[in-house]
Amino acid sequence: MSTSASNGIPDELREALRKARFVAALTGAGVSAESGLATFRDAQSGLWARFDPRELATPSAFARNPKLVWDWYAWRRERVASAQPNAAHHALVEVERRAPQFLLATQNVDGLHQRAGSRTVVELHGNIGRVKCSREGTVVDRWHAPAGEVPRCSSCGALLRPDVVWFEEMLPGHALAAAEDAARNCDLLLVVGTSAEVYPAAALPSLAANHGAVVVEVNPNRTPLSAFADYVLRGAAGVVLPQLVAD
Ligand code: BV8
Repeated sequence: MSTSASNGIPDELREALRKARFVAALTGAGVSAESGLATFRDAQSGLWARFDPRELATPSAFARNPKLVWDWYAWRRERVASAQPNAAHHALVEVERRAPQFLLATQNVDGLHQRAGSRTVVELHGNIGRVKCSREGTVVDRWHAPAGEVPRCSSCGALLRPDVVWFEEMLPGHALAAAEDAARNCDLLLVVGTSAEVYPAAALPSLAANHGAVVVEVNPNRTPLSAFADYVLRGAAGVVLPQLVAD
């Protein structure tokens, strides 16, 4: 049954969430929109307006112009550092507190779920706050970049890069396995703020539905998921999720 809820939350959904033994969540850039962080499909602002993020978030872009890609991530890292978790992040912490079992799989790289207090967070696409050697993969916690250059690994000399998953790169196996396991076993899956177009993350909602989970979409806009979600809550995550956990 697909119910839109323009005025609050359907009672049967509230009841399903209350009874759920295992609740899972899948989030995308939309959950951080009310923290002031642009989603991938929003136009990049200012200097970056002329670039398509999906062009920059690729190994070939980094190989072609490492400085441009490094600077784009440095700019995003600064915006993430000055952003705060919003009511949507905090509501998901409350969902986790109430659920006997919970797992949050995020496509976001901003770390805001962890900063809000979510504990079982699986980062499907890495974290922009981490930097790693592009050859060895080792994460480094400090780096020095001569002016105008991309910093290099102190042990092997290769360029450093953000520890995120670019398009055409495999997701971390342990993260994807944990998210797929949660999709197969959860009773209810909240899908919040994602266009549901980037795979393999976008396959998780149908995996959950095929294993009998109640699937709930929270998004102001329609997505490919809207057609088969059991509940479609058309609204901003920062408005809808607090309603979901309101007593
Ligand atoms: C892979 C980290 C195997 C980096 C990201 C051809 C060649 C190669 C690969 C492919 C190919 N065709 C398809 C693929 C697979 C590809 C893919 O799915 N492409 C898509 C474009 C079709 N996937 C991959 O490449 C993945 N790896 O498949 O490896 C492989 C290997 C080699 C060759 C083939 C396959 C890797 C995918 C991970 C890429 N990295 N992020 C970084 O951040 O810089 S993905 C990035 O874009 C985000 O993480 C997010 O997941 C995704 C989409 O971004 P957005 O659309 O902005 O965000 P989101 O989806 O969350 O949408 C925003 C939503 O929020 C909207 O719906 C909006 O309505 C809503 N919203 C707005 N405001 C609010 C709101 N919702 C609630 N409240 C609000 N206030």
